[in-house]
Amino acid sequence: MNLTHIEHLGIAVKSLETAIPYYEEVLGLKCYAVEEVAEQKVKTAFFKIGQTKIELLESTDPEGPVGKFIEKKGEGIHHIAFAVDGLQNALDTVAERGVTLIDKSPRKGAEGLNIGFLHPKSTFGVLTELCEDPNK
Ligand code: CMX
Repeated sequence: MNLTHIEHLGIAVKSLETAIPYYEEVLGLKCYAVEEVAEQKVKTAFFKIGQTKIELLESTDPEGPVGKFIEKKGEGIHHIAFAVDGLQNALDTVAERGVTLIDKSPRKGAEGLNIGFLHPKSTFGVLTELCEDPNK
């Protein structure tokens, strides 16, 4: 399996509107995109730092994955996403090694990436996303 870098860190926030100024005005990063991912019941805001992005996640539905996460754990780091060459192959490989997949095959995520999630109960408590840029 070929992980190339940390593609992004997903951070759950109650409100993009109140969190974005911290990243822009305090940390000096620039929000370059805001995108709703209806299927995931989230609104996202993206920042870039080196090769890695920060993805802020605001829930659009209390029953969605981020809504439930905030209700249970509060705001904070929600997931880590690794860029990989060959996503389907990577999902098959981790499954063969005993990791529980949330997605058995790739689906579309924010920014047009193909993504697949691994269940945090089999990745030592860290919700893990593998993603691949189909245009690369
Ligand atoms: N990180 C670590 N643990 C998490 C977690 C997270 N982000 N979300 C849930 N869990 C834990 C719960 O605390 C719970 O642990 P306990 O059993 O010890 O209490 C366990 O996982 C199961 O949680 P649950 O509440 O029973 O199950 P959920 O219905 O909340 O589902 C999960 C959890 C991970 C399967 C679901 O959130 C999921 O499918 N996530 C993938 C999709 C996603 O997160 N989308 C949002 C981001 C989209 C984007 O980046 O664009």
